Amino acid sequence: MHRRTLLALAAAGLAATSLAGTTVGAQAQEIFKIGLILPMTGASASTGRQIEAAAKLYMAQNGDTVAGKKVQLIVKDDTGVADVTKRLAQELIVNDKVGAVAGFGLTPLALSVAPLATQAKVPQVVMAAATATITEASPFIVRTSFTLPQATQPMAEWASANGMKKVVTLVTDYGPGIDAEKTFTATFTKAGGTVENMRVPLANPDFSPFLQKVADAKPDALFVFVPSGYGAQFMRQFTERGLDKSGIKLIGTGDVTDDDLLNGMGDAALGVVTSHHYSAVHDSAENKAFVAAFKKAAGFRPNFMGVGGYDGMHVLYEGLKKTNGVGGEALVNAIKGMAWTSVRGPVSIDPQTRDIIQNVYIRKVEKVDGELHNVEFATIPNVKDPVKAAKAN
Ligand code: VNL
Repeated sequence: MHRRTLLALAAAGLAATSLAGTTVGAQAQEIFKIGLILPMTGASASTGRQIEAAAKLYMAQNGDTVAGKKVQLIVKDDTGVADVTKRLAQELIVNDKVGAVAGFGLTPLALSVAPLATQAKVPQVVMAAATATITEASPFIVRTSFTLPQATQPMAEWASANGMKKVVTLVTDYGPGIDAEKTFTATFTKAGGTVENMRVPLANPDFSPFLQKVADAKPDALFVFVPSGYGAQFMRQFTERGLDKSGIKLIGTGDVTDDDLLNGMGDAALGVVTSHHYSAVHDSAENKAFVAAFKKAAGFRPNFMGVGGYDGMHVLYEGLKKTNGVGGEALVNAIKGMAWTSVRGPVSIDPQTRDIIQNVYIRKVEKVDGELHNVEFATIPNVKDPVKAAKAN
């Protein structure tokens, strides 16, 4: 064959290849895939169920097209095991070419994906996990849940202001529990109180031996942190040991009186005082509409995990509107500083830390229309994660 023909053929081949490449690229660009990795089975299954329902509700309400792109949600069950979370994230990033990974029910699961998000420059929206340091693990992490120090500090201040002098803390022995313990202890002792610390394992926890020690120590209050999904077992053992009638007040972050489980805990939960960023009976028009729509779509009550999922979808949608559909670092930058009225109240994404700034409410378990609820009675406005706020100063 003539050399020139060969060159022409080669050029045509190249053109065809690049044309095909462009076509494929254009098609891929029209879809923005979100890999939603959640514990759908195992001890934290309620967190997965909540976030999946909320993400789907957000899409049903806001449409599945944003900035000209079709949004596609790919839900994966990591069973609450970090190695699985990491493998799923890898597959979603490399094979499915997702524009964002989201979900992350527990701290170790969120941390396992952080290096991948950094390497692939893919935004990682943490909708649940709440150890303070998580957002420092990758500049591509944005968080729409909360941090334990953020929720705990107001509780320690409230306990001290309400005459408590001696408190025992009982926390699940991993990131968020240790954050809660440290924050409670530092704040409460600074205000003049004394604290004794106890930790219970995350896997198959048995609270009874610790509760016996609490009964013997006779503190004014027991401060508890257990992750969402563990509160019912804790309350059962608390009641079995007779602590509900011991005069020792039960306080904690709102994880223990999680709205998903609370109504099944029985009257022993009445009067428990907790601090948190969301209650299903938060009194706002936005929340009433949200709760009604969520119950109708999912068949159960939303909890704070569901709201983390709902707001996580919000930052992705609004971010994509701002970038005109561009993902990666531009999308993270578009989310920084974003402010809106969430169903939990006014919130914003701290542009420095990529954590959520939000109100923390002090609440008490009461009966509302025959159901147990966390009724908010005090508001601490615009709380930043205190650990990172202290570092910045
Ligand atoms: C975490 C923190 C998980 C708070 C939770 O429930 C929770 C975590 C599953 O960071 O692992 O309520």
